[in-house]
Amino acid sequence: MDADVAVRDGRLSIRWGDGHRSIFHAVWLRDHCPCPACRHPATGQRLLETAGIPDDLRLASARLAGAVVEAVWSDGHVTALDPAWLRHHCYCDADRATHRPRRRFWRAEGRPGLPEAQHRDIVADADALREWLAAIDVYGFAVLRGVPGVPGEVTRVVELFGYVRETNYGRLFDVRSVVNPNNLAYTGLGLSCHTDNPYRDPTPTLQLLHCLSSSAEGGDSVVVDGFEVAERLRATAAGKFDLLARVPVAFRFADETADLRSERPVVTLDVGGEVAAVHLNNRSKAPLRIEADLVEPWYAAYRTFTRMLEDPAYQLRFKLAPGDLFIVDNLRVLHGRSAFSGAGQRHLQGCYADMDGLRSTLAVLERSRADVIGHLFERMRRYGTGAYLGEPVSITAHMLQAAHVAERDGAPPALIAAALFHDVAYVVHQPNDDPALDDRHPEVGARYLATHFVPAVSEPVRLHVAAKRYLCAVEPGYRSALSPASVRTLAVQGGPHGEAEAREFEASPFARDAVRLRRYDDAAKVAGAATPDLDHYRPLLEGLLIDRSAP
Ligand code: NM2
Ligand code: OGA
Ligand code: ZN
Ligand code: ZN
Repeated sequence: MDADVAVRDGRLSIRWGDGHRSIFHAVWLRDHCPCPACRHPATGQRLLETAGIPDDLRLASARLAGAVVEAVWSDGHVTALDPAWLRHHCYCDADRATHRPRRRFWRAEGRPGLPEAQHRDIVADADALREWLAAIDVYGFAVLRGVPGVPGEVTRVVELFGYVRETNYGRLFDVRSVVNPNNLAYTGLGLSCHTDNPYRDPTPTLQLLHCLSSSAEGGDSVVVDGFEVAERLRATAAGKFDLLARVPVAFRFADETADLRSERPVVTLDVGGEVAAVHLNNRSKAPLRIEADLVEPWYAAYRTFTRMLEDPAYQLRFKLAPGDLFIVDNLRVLHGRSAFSGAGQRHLQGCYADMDGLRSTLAVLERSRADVIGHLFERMRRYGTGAYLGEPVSITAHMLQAAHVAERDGAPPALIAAALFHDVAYVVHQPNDDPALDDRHPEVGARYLATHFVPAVSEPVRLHVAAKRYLCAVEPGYRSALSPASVRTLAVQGGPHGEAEAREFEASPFARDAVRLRRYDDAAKVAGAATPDLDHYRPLLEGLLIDRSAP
């Protein structure tokens, strides 16, 4: 790595080869000295007591010495640091802003599918497990299908990535209608959207429910992204949002053998003011003990928020069949069910677990496969070379052409990346001759991309078929210029947009990018056209990854 290293105003100043400047404070740098006296070589843990750093310690000199940045201290200690490590940990405003968490908020609109995986895949294939766990991290929710209908299987799913949290309900609990219930969950009543166990501290951060039988009438499941709805409340009724974030609510669960109580606001904010948790379980609210003047305003806020949570615009609704399981981030995604009754049976098994174990397993799986881009390229080379949907080019040649057209058009990097990956569903989803992909490939591809890349890459991909339907509706002559294969798939994709669909499409923030992507897509079906190789795009793609690297 080429860099200019100097001491300025007592700090380490580095001008990198790309022009970026990093400044590291002396105390910060000394605290991160990796020498064997400061860090235990085998565990990598810090031996240096930060409190023991002398107040008057100064950086005497610094220079680039071979492959390391060498800093010499006023007490004679020497610190050698890897320049790549320093570059990665630069804490300037711009770099801090790009350390984005990867969660994506969602609502029912525009989400035709659920993030889901097959049980047999996640037990056999680390990539499949990683993708399923990443979806839970991103969306706070995922489905698993084909789970063996054996009692206790739900706890074995947890053991694939973490630890079961045993509670007063047991390590495993049966959710069905019983004669003497201690909880409304164990009746046939509907349950409004809630998070589980807010009366417990700490709250379990994951809940899983596995369906063993579902022949009863009703009992549909719903899930809602509480963070999306909370943000919507903040945007439309800031005062109400503040009340829900400030007023502690008492929650309680009591039966013969348990008496659990905890107090917390409905919305918990982190130090940056971002929503960090939602705790809401109407049936377990204990009497509010708050300032008299706040009672009515708080109830008004609570009712607005809970009505929003029941709005179908936000709710994903589905019916669990035997062998289906869903998992929710219990601090973020609320779940509920409709009432059930009648002759049939409804039996779910559930358990709790925690997000720390899930994120840790995910990070380890990602560490061993840090090269997402290499992995995708390999799949494009392996699976993308056959003929594709009756076009005269292979999928991979088609995507390379689209990226090349985008590049020549001066498209921004994210849009070039979107072009390069717009049909990626056909290389990540196997088998790729599944006819359902004609219609679903934008969603499948976008969901995959969203776990690794910024939204400016995944969202135009999500909309690129919608853009075709849009252009067919609004641009005279567009349809007649489409390839025969593209005209054929138009029908399964829903035909040209109607008036309302077109307006809705235009309102989406990535509509313009999606239209540009669509034109690159249409122009990328030339047999034998010369393009750069995949590796040409690697540097550009690296700049668009969501930063997930360990500290
Ligand atoms: N069960 C299903 O948090 C709750 O009280 C919801 C929990 C009884 C373990 C129900
Ligand atoms: C629960 C619950 C939902 C259902 O047990 O916590 O919310 O579908 N059950 O029965
Ligand atoms: Zn040291
Ligand atoms: Zn529940």
